[in-house]
Amino acid sequence: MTTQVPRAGETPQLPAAGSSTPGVALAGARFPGGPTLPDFDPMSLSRVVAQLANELFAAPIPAAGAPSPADGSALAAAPSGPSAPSAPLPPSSPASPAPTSANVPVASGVGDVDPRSPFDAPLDFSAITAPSDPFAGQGFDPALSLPLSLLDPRAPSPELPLPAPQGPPASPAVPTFDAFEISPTSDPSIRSLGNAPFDANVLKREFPILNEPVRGKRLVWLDNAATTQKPQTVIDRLSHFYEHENSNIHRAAHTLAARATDAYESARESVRRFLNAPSTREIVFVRGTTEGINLIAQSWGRRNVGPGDEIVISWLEHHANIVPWQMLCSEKGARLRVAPVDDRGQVILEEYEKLLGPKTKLVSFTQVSNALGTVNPLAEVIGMAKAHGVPVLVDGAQGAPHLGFDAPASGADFYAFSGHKLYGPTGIGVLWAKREHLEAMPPWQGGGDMIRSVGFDKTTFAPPPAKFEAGTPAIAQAIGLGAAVAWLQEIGVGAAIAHEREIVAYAEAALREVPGLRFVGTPRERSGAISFLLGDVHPHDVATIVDRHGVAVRAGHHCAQPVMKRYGIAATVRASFGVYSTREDVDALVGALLAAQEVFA
Ligand code: C6P
Repeated sequence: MTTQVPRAGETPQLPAAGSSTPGVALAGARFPGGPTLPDFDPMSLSRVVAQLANELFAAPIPAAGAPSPADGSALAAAPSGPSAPSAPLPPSSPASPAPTSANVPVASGVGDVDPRSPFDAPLDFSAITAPSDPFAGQGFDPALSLPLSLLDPRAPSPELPLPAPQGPPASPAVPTFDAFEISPTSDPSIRSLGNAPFDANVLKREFPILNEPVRGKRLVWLDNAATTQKPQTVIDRLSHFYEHENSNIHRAAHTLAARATDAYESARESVRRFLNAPSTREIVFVRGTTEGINLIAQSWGRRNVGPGDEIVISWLEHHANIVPWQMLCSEKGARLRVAPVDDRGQVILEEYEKLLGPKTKLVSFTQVSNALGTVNPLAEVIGMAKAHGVPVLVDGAQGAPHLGFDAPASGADFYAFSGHKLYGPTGIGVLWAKREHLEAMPPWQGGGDMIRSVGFDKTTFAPPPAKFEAGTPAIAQAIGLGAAVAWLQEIGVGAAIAHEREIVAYAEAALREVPGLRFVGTPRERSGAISFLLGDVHPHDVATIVDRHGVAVRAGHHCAQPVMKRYGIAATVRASFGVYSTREDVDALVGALLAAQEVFA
């Protein structure tokens, strides 16, 4: 019997990629430290398990009362089902060597057993591949998705009628606002799905929850900065995972482990593409933006920040980009410096530049303010930091969904965003970091899957990104996020940006006409969110009344208490937008605000 138990760090002997089910081959490639039986190599074991599965799947189901074939002919005669294409290995994965006579003995046909070993039979895996897997390699075909009328843009809504693309506003009592200006865009990345023009009313129908009646009205979701709703394709992707792929990843040789691992790593590749990052090794899955920033503070920060050093942030930051640095500074005796903002809610760049100096160890800025909607001038912010040789972290929680991010072109070192704000599931986010940082950084959590070898005297760590993904990750959520970013790219990030810019400009013009409404923050460049006060009515009361009209907005400090303090207030009402936001949604908000005013008059 051949014994080919790979030692830690060794590449197992594999059949050539594509010569068998992607599952089994890739699973073996990914678990050099995985469980083995003493005398069998893991690939032989996985082959025999797959062989058994083949036999089970390929055997025709006998008709009631029919004699069962006792001669094994069912296996040889079974038609092969369609093979799902193999999800590509991430570029960094070890290449699979072609089979050689040393590791794959040749037998005469399907079902033949080599007398030397019961584990060496050549296999036909086609019958155990999920039939017509609509998600293989993330290439989701909408034609294969659920036959819900919701997904058919031409189908009428079964419950609440959605506005026709060019139809009248939802509330005829509320004026519409055509007298607004938006700056034309020449973004070359603008493209539309299947050459159809971008139409948020059509897009809305891909989001089942947007058909949800709330207080007898069609839901108007204007709390996208808190979280976005999920398109059917993401919901389907999660269901598909739990129905066909659910397994832990990177750990086992069985088929589902391989499917789940392939799907998880494909999601990493989708995110890499979304950020234009050079390698999937630079993409670390985390729980969200908060965890991504904490990871940098605890790993990079603890190693690189010392007594007397300085970290520079701005007054616009979310608590997630303040508190981790405060914790680090108090532990290390370092100092947090804060760049001020002007009355419009924009960072004062000259003041920011003055904060940079030899003590500065890191600059950490948000791409877009969640509280005010300010778009930070990142090119200038990063350029100034780089002139001082200072690395930059960008909080992309609000930027990624509305503006996208080209990681290498930005000049930044670290970027964090949350999946749930980008039409993906909760509990998953991304930390992108330049490879040289990730390689130099120590792990911040220890456990399974992040190690190369463990002994009581010494543990060595896996290379990034595994080094930073200790324990069982949020597998389904990561796969759902992969589907979300692929979906957004299919729509066209540029088209989404242009649409949201138009809606935000329309909303600004519309809200300006509401008597007694005062904007909090009037930045030159705004994305995603508008904060305001309505007379002296408490923002929570405004949000409560507006909710009675089916309109969801957030009221509060938006986890950005310092910037609220900057304006001498405790809270605002915030309307925030997404790809499916329409002028009718804005009109519904305006109508609800007018109604709120009557209540409090
Ligand atoms: N802002 C909002 O309603 P998490 O919670 O990790 O997904 O994201 C944190 C975070 C970090 N930075 C910015 C700029 C953010 O907007 C957020 C989340 C939500 O505005 C919840 S407070």
